[in-house]
Amino acid sequence: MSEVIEGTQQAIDYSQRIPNNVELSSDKALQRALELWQPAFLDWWKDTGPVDTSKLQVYLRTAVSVDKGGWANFGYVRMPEYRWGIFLTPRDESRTVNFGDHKGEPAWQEVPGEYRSTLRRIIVTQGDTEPASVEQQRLLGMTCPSLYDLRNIFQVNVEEGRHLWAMVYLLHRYFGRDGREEAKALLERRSGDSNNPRILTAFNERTGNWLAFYMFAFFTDRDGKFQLSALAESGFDPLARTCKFMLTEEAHHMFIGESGVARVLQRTCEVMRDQKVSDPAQVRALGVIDLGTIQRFVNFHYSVTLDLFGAEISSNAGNFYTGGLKGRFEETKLEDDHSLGNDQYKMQDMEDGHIVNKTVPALTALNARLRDDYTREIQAGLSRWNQIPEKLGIPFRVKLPHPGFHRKIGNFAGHHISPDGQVLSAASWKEQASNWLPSDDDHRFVESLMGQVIEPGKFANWIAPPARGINGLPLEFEYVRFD
Ligand code: BYC
Repeated sequence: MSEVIEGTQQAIDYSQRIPNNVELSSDKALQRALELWQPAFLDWWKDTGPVDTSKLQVYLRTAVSVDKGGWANFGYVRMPEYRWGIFLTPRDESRTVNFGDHKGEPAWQEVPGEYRSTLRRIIVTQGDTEPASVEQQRLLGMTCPSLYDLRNIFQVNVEEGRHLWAMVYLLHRYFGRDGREEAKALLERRSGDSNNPRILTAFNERTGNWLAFYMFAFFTDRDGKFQLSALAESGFDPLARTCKFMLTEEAHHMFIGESGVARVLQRTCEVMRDQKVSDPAQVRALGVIDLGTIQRFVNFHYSVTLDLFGAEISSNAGNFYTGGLKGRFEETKLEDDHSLGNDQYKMQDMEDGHIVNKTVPALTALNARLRDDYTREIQAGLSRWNQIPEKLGIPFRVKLPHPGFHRKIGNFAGHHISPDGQVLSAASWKEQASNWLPSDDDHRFVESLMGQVIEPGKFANWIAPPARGINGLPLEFEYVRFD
């Protein structure tokens, strides 16, 4: 991959030190600044990326074009040599700002002065999540359930690294010195560090085992999808174009999460059916993850991910929208005036210690709306999961907890709400918390199952094999080479 791939704007120039399709070589100052950031990125990867992996050869996909059909090239790569680069979808010259006060103006190719600090803040917040997730997952390779899964987590990790590049390009290209300082700081914060943590709470939680990883990829990467979709509507065209390409990569991460949890459920339900057991202790004794534990992980990951949408009522979100900076999910497909000045939105809130239904100005409820769009997709995923116990005759269904359950941000923060939506006293909630959230014992048990399985075609006992391999290859393929 040493030449320019054909096809004008779709092309990615791999002959450059930083692969790109933004004609980086025509802006020498920018190119130099990014070439200075590049070794700092590689140092960060060595320090906090997947441990002990620099010599492994991993069967990875690399973007060769931003064209919808065939952008991926598969081959063995040593991860520090992965070609991280800058890829934006092609510019549509006729694109306009599609919502808010500037609706109808040509989409901005430069940052409007009045929105400079707000846009920078949004881009930094998005950018900060990407390295954070790599840091959260850095030890998981040591306990992978198969080579197939090992390759998948590394694919996710290198692509999150590329998503960091995507935001860093915007910071360097459009925000001058402040942008360069923010890009540097993105490599300095660390997930879970008490002195210099990542910005959003969920990105400081531990991802200590593979069940947590699949849950994270299902629940939290899907927040990524919804936030990126909202930013892909931005009037600031370079942000919209980079988010559009990031979304194509995000889809595979969510697949890994959804199919990962499905395979855990499949294996547990098969063992329960074949061995005729349902008691959690007996299920655990057979070396698979009991269904109650799976439900508690769902409760945890869903609730911490809801916090990532910010407060349900948010003047920030209203201002982002009015300014044309961050739209709604599928903004241009929605049929209304795209200004929301007179619109209302129905949502739940807390009043005098009770959960009440309320109608509020739609402009202030945009975080709640995006969260509701997200929950609809999550619920559809749970319905797919629930076909597994149903088919195997196991009377269990995974359920989403009430949106107020275990919240630290927004209307419900500070209240004690059970998964079925009862408002409780602090004492009563605490007494029952271990039924609802993974306990230390649950973590210990799940972690006791984790052991590195690296024989091609073999899978750990607690997870079913996937339906098919990567890129049409068999499950026995050597997805990671250790030599
Ligand atoms: N933790 O009005 P509010 C992804 C702060 S995931 C800590 O409620 P707003 C990925 C907030 O910053 C997607 N602090 O919220 C997935 C604000 O502080 P300031 C990431 C929080 O601003 C897997 C204050 O509280 N992308 O890509 O309407 C793997 C009041 O804010 C939190 C984005 O998030 C929190 N959870 O919305 C890899 C998109 N929530 O400014 C990657 C960009 C809020 O008053 N970000 N705060 O000091 C945004 O659009 C908004 O910042 C948020 C918050 C939606 C996050």
